[in-house]
Amino acid sequence: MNELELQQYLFDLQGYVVIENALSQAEVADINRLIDAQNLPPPGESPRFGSAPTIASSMIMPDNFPESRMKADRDAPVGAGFLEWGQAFCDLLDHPAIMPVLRLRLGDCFRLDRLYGMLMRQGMGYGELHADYGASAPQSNMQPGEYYAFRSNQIYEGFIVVAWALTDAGAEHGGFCCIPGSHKSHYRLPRHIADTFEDSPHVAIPKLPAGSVILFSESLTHGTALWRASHERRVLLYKYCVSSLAWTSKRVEPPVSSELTPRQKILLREPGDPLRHFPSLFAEAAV
Ligand SMILES: O=C(O)CCC(=O)C(=O)O
Ligand SMILES: [Fe+2]
Repeated sequence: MNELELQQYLFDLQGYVVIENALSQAEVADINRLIDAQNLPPPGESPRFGSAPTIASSMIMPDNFPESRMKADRDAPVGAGFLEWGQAFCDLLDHPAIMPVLRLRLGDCFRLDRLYGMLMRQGMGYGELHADYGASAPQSNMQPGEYYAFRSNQIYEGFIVVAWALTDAGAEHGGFCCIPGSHKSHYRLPRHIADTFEDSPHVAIPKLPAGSVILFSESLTHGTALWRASHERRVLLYKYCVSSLAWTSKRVEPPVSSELTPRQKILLREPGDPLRHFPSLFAEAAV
């Protein structure tokens, strides 16, 4: 079986793909120990931790922006976020399980735009269904930039979230949820589904055993289903985009506690036109 062909098909079809056993149980335990060592406060209104960059100060806040999300960003540490907590977090930046899949959608030149972790306890929910691009995105009526006016509009596929499950999640446990295939929808999310997403038969909660990783398009309509499990939800989100795009004017800074590889350094570069102002992640010099 050609694994990459299958991943490409599923990603395109569903707007996400799950890779199980991307991390061994020993690797998962190691990262969980590093998180434990941070003695994080219990999750409050927002489940986010270890974010970088902090974006609240550079954000032009729409009137309806949820207060809980603003708060999460205000409280976040500056700089490298959780990349500062150990080499294991940096190793995930360009983990071999994800790079070929990211390359399928983002090409040879992409960057890490932002990252944060999520920690949830039983009974916690978070936010609404949303999509950052596409028909259901808040800014979907914006004029597209000239470069992105192509039919296979890069911006629709230009942002990919890579979320590493550090505890069993999905299905009956809750956590990440989405409407499979919604990244291709031409219509806005019906209000009825938005209002009843926790119980909607149209919303899937993919199974994510600890050590698995999910890659999903930011144009997929997605959200967070109520956390029902008695164990904590722990997930690390790394958000990548084509090199010429940026979500915010701020950047994830390189950590001071770990030495990054040449390829990891490229991932943290300033945005730039692919190949002209931003090097290939797959050239010999990068790997
Ligand atoms: O719960 C999740 O994994 C989804 C989180 C999410 O979509 C977000 O933070 O924007
Ligand atoms: Fe999201």
